[in-house]
Amino acid sequence: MKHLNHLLLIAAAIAGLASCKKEDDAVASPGNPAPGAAEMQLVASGTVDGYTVEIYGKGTNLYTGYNTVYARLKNAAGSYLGDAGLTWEPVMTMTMGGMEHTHGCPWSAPVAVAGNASLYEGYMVFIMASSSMGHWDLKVNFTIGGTTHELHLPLPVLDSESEFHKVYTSSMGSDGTTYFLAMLEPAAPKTGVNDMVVGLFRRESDSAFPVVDGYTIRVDPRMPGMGNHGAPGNEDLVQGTDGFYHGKAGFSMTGYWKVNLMVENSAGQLLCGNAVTTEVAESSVSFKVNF
Ligand SMILES: [Cu+2]
Repeated sequence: MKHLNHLLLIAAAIAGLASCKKEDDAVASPGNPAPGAAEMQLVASGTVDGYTVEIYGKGTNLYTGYNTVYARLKNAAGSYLGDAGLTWEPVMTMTMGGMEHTHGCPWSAPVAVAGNASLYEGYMVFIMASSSMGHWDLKVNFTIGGTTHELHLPLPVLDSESEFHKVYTSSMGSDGTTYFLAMLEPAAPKTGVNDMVVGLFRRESDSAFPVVDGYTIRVDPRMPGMGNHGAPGNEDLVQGTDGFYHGKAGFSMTGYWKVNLMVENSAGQLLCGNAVTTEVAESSVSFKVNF
């Protein structure tokens, strides 16, 4: 019942109740040059016990779907600290009918970036946008001198989906499990064969959304505006050593493509989505690109 409720909440959120918040502060700290620093933007910060935690995204906003996220920890003197056992956990608090409900999303633990011990990097796959019905907070813990500090940072999350753009989707599998698919690549689709990278996760509980191992994601991009034609070069996605699913998507021309997907388990059993045929124009599970 709780689970059903949650699906209803997800559906309602997808209906488009995204709120908007913008942060334009760039991360330009001369004392702490970071790889890719130019594209890092502050999305949240807060102070506890004299320590400031800064959270950065790869742009001015966080969105539903896959986000690379960075964190830095600063002491009262303004020095950035490494080795502080920093952990994070995104949590959404939703209120409906006066009842409060919390849930998480898929995310990875923050790890120190090579060559910069005071910059932590990980990812978060937000499964709902912030709205009047719910908000995301990032629970951050770190330990200094044997004392653990905790703070909760509000994280505004915008809806990434629009009419011709969709990089995140979820689906109830025929095995009764809810699956979450987030597209990392192609981030900038081009004509020809594109590398495709997708994160595949499942809902184990309200607070556990582990990576799904050993499945296959079948990919069939089509152009709905041009007789639903496809293109050569597609390769089904299989899991790489990084945990993400890797394959190829063929886009033979510019324009709008629906990237139809099917999720199969390691036994080859179809769990989510359906084949595209002359009678069935699309899969129930898909991404959308337009370029
Ligand atoms: Cu939610």
